[in-house]
Amino acid sequence: MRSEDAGMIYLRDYQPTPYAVETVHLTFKLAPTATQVISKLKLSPRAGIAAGAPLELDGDELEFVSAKLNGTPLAADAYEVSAERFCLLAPPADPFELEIETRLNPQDNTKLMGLYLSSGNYCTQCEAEGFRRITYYYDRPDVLAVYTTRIEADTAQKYLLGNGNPVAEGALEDGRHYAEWHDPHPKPAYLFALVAGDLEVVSKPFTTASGRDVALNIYVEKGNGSKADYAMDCLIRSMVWDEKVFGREYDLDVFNIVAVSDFNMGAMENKGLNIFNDKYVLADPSVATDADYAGIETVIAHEYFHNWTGNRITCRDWFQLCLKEGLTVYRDQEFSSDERSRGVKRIEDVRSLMARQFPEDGGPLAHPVRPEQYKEIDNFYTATVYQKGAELVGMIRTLLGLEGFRKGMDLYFDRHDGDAATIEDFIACFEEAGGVDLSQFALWYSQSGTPVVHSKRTQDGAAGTLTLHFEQELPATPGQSAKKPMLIPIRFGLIGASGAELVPSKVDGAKVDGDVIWLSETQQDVTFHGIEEEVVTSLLRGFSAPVILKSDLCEFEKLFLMQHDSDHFNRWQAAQEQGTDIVLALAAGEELEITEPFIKALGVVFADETLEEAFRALMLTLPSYGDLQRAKGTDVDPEAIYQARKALSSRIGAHLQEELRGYHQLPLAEAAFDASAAAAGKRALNNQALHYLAACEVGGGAALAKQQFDLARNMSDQIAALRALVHDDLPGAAEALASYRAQHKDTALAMDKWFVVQATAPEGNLLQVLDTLTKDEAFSWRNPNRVRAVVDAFASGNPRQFNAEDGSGYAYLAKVVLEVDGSNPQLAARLLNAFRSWKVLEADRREKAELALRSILDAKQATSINIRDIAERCLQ
Ligand code: B3K
Ligand code: ZN
Repeated sequence: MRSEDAGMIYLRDYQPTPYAVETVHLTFKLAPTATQVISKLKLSPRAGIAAGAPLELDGDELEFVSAKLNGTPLAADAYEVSAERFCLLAPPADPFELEIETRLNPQDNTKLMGLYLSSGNYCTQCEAEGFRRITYYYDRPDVLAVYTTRIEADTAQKYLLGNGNPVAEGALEDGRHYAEWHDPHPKPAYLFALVAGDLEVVSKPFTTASGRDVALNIYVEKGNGSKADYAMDCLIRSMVWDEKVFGREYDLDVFNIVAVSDFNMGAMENKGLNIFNDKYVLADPSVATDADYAGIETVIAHEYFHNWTGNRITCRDWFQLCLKEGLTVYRDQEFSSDERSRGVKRIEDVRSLMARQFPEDGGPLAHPVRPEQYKEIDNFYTATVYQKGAELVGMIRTLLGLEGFRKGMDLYFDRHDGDAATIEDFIACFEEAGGVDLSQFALWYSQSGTPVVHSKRTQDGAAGTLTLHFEQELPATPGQSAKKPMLIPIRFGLIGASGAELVPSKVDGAKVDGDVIWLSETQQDVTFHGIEEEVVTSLLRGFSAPVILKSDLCEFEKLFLMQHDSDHFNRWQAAQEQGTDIVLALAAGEELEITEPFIKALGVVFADETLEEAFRALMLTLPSYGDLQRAKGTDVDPEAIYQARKALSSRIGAHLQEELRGYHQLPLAEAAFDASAAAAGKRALNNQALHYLAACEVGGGAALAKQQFDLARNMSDQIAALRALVHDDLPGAAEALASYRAQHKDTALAMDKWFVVQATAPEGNLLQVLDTLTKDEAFSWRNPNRVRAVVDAFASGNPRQFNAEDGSGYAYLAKVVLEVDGSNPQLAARLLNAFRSWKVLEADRREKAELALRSILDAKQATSINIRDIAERCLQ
């Protein structure tokens, strides 16, 4: 094995294991501080391995008890064991059974990986490398085995759940009971799960297209049963959709979802037993916002869709993570597009990509969608793997067309069902199905960084031609200085002076398929014939590739597209670009008058009742701080950007005050809560109106916000009013905070929103606020949702305060990261990601951010590889 950097794992070093595992039989005797785990593995040497090659299994903080080979205790010299590894030195040449007993302490497992307790309920998290915290095993995705799980526990743990189908249950002595589960589908260890708890269940039957009856169950902590109905509805819709759109049916007799309150991420697709962060299950209008409802729909669908893209076909190694994650995000995005509004959903998805993935791709943490090396795989569950990974699948669909794409997916499912596959396997299916060569396209998986595409028009009226000169710029990223040109699908429209879409008679210079240009060279001229009128180009429609497009459109043309483009995404994008140009100009000292044409155009869109409310609300959303920082690129002064953005918001409120006030309704009229996308869109636009009225001094927004807060009948309206009061520092903010707290103090998920509103407040002495919040009795350093609601909200969602000139925000984050690292390194590393764009800051702040990052590496205490890896890469 080549190893250039200590602890680094390389894709090029991949080797299969010398032994295959056929079956895994696990027995858990659950007890909070001393759980006994007996693992029986049936193993056999793989063809071609050297006879007697050692069997090396992974462990992590394990307490070894004993081991047997074919039923006989192992002699002391037959194996080596530590907390991190078990090695059988000379295994038999024939298939053999290895039995290992370990002892676990779920109660003290604060990393929330492996087996742990959440509110007194046992649960597990094994992806990526948590199974090795339960027993010694080949803890890697390419070792697939059939699992049987026996769980023994106190009867206080009413439900005992495992993967697959239930096969037996019964009483034991001493008030204990047991259950046995068998999963017939071979799976990797990361999909193993177990739950034992005193829970409440909501159930519904489902029959698949081919007639299999499936019992659907959602288990929640006691008292929350009524909040699981929406999640159940989402699950059923997901199952129907996957049958209809991808021809994929469910394959077990039960599908169980368990919601727990202590969870490091959103949810986990364990085979037949999904475990969720309760934030993505529990919905009730008084606790969940419309964004929460949408999030629940997305995550329920996402985990369910993994049953085929992830579980039936898994990854050969963790470098291939995007094979399941990018593809499954693509699938959940498609689902929500079909269930909601496609145009709006596309804007929301791209907005999130730009907010989360673009900064990653443009900074020191940039990595390819399929990374080639890592030190800590947990740090690679990133926006690049997930969201850019989904964009790559979307580009394949754009290049092949819907039919070709579906053919490729069918081939992938047929050919690789039961496999641990690679990106090459995936791409080959589309090459075959579509009869295309995707070798240049495959660069998207290995070249990191966001390509910048420049386009310039030249029109020859006499010849009737329009030539677009394209240039691809591929910025250098860590470990990658020189890059090859990419295959970039550019969906386009040509809008004539009359406003009509022009159709060229012929196109030269690139392959053009319908309205998609296959851009493939560093510099490329594409000529459209039969174009007589002057043209406004609408390029990259629907965001057909994850690139930054720099066109030659002037302000007037962008304002035109903003109001008239038939492509919703490009209308929004034009507004974002205009908004960005204006905020950056204001930050550089321009006068407020430059904002007039833009505000006028916003007013036209706002008043256009032919457009969906959700779309209008997005059109009225200014570019985020992150977008502005990225557009500025270097030497960023966060304070100047904050002030300019605020000035623009206030100006919009003042100029459109009549229209906004005329539109804004107090939430008195609403009868029963309607969770539909259309109703959510209305609330979004209403709250956008409130936001602008509150942002200006003349709109009467302060009184409206107060009234809305008092009269709100759902969380979306309540939290929008509270945010306006607190963030705009309006009279009544403190009372509203107190009243919210009194109303929601016993509902953790609602209290998280109270934390977020305060931790993201741009004004005031925030470090003091953070100190108060973390001492609140609703707060706990041990619960990831609480920590994120305060610390991550501050570090990633409050650019002004986090980037305080004196560096106090950076120092605070570094201190907290070190503290959290002691109990939960995965969570600590996530928080530390807030430094991912530190290099674009102006010199003084840069120096302070660097000091904070160095303090992580120089810490006296023992630190995890998770946080060291992020700090090292940030500093490289
Ligand atoms: N596959 C899990 C993520 C696991 C993260 C491990 N650090 C959830 C998902 O993407 O569906
Ligand atoms: Zn996933």
